[in-house]
Amino acid sequence: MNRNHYLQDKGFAPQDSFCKIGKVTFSMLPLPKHLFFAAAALLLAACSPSQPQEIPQYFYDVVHTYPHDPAAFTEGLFYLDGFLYESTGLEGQSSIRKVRLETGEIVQEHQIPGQYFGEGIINWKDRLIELTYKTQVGFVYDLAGLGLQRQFTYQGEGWALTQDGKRIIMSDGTPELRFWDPETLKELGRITVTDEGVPVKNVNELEWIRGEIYANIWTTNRIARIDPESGKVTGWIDLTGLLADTDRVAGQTDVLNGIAYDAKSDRIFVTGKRWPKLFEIRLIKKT
Ligand SMILES: [Ca+2]
Repeated sequence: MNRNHYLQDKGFAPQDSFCKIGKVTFSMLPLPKHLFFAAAALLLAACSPSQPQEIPQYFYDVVHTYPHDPAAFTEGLFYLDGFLYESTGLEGQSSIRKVRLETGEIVQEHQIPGQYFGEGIINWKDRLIELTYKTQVGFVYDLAGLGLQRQFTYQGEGWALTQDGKRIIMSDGTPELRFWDPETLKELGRITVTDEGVPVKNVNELEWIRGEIYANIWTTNRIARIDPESGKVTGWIDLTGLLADTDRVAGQTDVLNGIAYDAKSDRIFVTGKRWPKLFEIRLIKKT
């Protein structure tokens, strides 16, 4: 009879019962059996892998409702100095516009050649940069007049653009986001957007908001809040019900798309493809 057999015979648990919490090892000997099992239950709970923290969920309050061109198939959106800049898609219908927020009035517009499907836009200094969907051609315009300055090329599909003050951030419909040098428009690196380890597909219109990347996920009512370093989704915003059924036209009204941010006044705007309204929203964390 070795020591363990002796201890078990005397009502004690085996000597090699222990667990590790961090770098600390806890021995559970010697204990009478009834205490051993109570202690084991407690330690089992302590030794179990910690449950992953649930990703915070948000819903919304509508702060203001503004008119939006119900013919605008919104692909890109940002806010600058009192105006929205918007790009619209579809071949033959693509344009970039400068729009007065309060009225929806188009104050400047540039039509895109019919072979291109306009996608994401963003400002950089005195320029406005635009992607196209599958043609792998981008355009650089002067921000003040929306006049074309030059073209550039990139690989893959073009979905959306935003910028963090140092880099341009680009989505292509995959879970990857690309970072570009804003001057050369050359790639600096990528992150993969993941939700609890699972890559998130269809990452669409982007906005840089308070140090995070917001992205609406194509064909859903959800916006992901993304850590720009790791690509991890740090929050989900559910915009279900934002556009009322009574504001929808069958075969016309399309999905949520378009996030803009007024950093000076901390206002978030969202709209959708051929939505008649654009909303300023406030996020509310679900408890
Ligand atoms: Ca945007």
